[in-house]
Amino acid sequence: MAVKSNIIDVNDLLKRQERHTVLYFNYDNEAFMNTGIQESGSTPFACSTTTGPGGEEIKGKVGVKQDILNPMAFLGTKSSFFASASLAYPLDFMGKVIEAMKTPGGGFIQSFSPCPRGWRSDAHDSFKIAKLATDSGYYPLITIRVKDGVPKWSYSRPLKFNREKFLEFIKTMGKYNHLFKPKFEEDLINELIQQTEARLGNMVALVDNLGAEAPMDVYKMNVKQFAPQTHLAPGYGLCPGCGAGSIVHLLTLAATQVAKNNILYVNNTCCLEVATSKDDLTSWKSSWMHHLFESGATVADAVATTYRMLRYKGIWKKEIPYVIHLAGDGSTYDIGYQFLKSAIVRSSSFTIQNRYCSDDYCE
Ligand SMILES: Cc1ncc(C[n+]2csc(CCOP(=O)(O)OP(=O)(O)O)c2C)c(N)n1
Ligand SMILES: [Mg+2]
Repeated sequence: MAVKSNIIDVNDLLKRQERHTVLYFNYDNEAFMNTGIQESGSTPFACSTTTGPGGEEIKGKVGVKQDILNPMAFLGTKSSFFASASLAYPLDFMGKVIEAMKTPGGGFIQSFSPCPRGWRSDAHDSFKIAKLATDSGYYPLITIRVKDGVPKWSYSRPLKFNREKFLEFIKTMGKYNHLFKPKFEEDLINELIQQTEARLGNMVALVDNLGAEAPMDVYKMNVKQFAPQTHLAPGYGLCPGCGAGSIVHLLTLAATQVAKNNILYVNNTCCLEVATSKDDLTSWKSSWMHHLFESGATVADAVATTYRMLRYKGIWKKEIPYVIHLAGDGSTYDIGYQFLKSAIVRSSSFTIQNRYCSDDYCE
């Protein structure tokens, strides 16, 4: 049966009057990198980190790479946009950011983010690694649009596991060297493949059973018509080849189209936060604040809600700002998870159900 494509014209999205409350954004480099490459809930099985180094005795992580994106769809929210994205598919990435910011409620987007330093890969291979991650079936690109508690799954690249591409993918990164040398660790590689196929299989089942009528998303846009991004200056201290660098440029370019300069970023502690705020210098041209693992998502939600309340009371007379929360996988999966989960639920229900936060008062 031919799959139906859902062609989404980005110009139509930009014309929408509706707006989000907060977009929670996670760049996922699969470990706590800023503090020395420690294992996180996103670190995959058998992957080497400094807390589970791959060698003779220890063979990397004992455990699983968690899937936190799909479960969010079952939180029962009134209106939400959830998606995974990749810098290897930039139009899809930017389309998702723009749609999230034009969907009422809270959005959560997670992007695969190569880390040459922590993964022991070549800096110039980051794009290739990101593309292999998606094309092998390891990092599927999916979207879940929730309306009145009902989630609908879709995807933007085929959901198929490709063993050859997967082996090429893991061979490009030193963090898996111990699976190939001194001997080929067949059992461990098979376990890693089994876990990857199981995660992917769950998503295929969700699309098959709870999928949108046209489950293949294609964003249509003319990037040449985009205004230049005005949120982040080019100078910062990220490592060469860092995925977060490409990601933050795609994110801010897409966000500029929606918000112009009426935006506020809240950044949890992580490489991106440290690298864009050295001493008393900042790379951010827009409003930006650093917050803790535990408090970033809560603060982002609180700021967005406060502006809406002040607008309703007539105290804030201008347009309310768009809010984006930025976080690494450590503060998303582990230390900040409880707070992120609650903030998403509030942004996607309280703000929609509370008439004092209504979009009617926003313009
Ligand atoms: C509660 C708490 N524990 C530990 C730290 C120390 N810390 C700062 S950044 C960081 C690593 C963050 O990892 P991640 O969120 O994945 O971002 P990345 O550094 O990988 O970009 C840690 C552990 C902290 N800031 N707060
Ligand atoms: Mg990380």
